[in-house]
Amino acid sequence: MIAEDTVFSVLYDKFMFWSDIVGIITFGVLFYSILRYRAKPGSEKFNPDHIEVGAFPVDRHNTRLEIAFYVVPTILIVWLTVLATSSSNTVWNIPADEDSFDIDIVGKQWFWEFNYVEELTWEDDPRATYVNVEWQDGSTTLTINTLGSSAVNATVVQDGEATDYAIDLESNSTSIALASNYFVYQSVKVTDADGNLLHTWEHLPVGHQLSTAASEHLVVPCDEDIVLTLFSRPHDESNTVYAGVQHAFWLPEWGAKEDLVPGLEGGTVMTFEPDRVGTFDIRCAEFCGLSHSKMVGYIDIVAKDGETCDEDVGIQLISDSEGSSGGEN
Ligand SMILES: [Cu+2]
Repeated sequence: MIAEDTVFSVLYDKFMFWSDIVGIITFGVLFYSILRYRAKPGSEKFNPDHIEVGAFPVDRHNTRLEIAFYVVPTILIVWLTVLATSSSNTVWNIPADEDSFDIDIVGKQWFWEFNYVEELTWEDDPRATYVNVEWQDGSTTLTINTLGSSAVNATVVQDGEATDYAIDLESNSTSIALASNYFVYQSVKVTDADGNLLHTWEHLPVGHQLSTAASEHLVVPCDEDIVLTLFSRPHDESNTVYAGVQHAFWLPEWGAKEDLVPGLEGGTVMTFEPDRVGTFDIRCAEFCGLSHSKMVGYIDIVAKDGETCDEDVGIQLISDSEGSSGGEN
């Protein structure tokens, strides 16, 4: 199920609404005319052995009606075109907003690489997991509050080094003397006695790379304009002859899609704004070779550390004033 408050769902509803109106009128007139103007038994044209194809009633020519045949559909098509065009702003209008979250995406045969040009620190919602991790940049103490949860262990990864720490079950607050460094990758994963993951805190530094080749998900924050700059590169970049192939980065959930063009130094850009946490699909929408169908991945929408995804950013479309239901206009 795609996000119901994206412009594309609204657009779908609007198109369905007008299609229904046109369909009801067109088929209504069609069936009415078939029944009303057919050659009935008893009329002089009624001859079951010889059915004659009808003709446009030239003798009953009606100029105003014929002009309406052209004008009404033209107005309808122009109106639908304006509606559809406005939605492309959502994908291709790069927000001037300084608060946008930028990330570079590289398509290769046949996987995606995600390069962080901005750092991201995020954490699962403590109201849902009953675990809260405090580890600000430069802080010398990592604090894990676990009141109400069944947490027993925390695995801390810092710059590739993983260390396990036991959760203090007496105080439900575990303090670990460990300096935080936001220049390197850091994560805290809290698990219960059975090893089930209860809570994740993660810091992705500038320059960090994730790849679907390693089964990693793209991770981006909610409630921000996500600006993706997309590049297509060959697997072997030392080969100057082969520039790679075209891919298309597609996020079905938000109806957003953009091509990756080999040789295009500045890349291509698309934007979207997720507003709820979850894991959603990434697809390649341009046939790019033998394993194109395997060029899939996942995107995790997360809340930034200390924030939530509660604020519903709703629809960003020309019809903002019409509310979020759509379809009645
Ligand atoms: Cu592909």
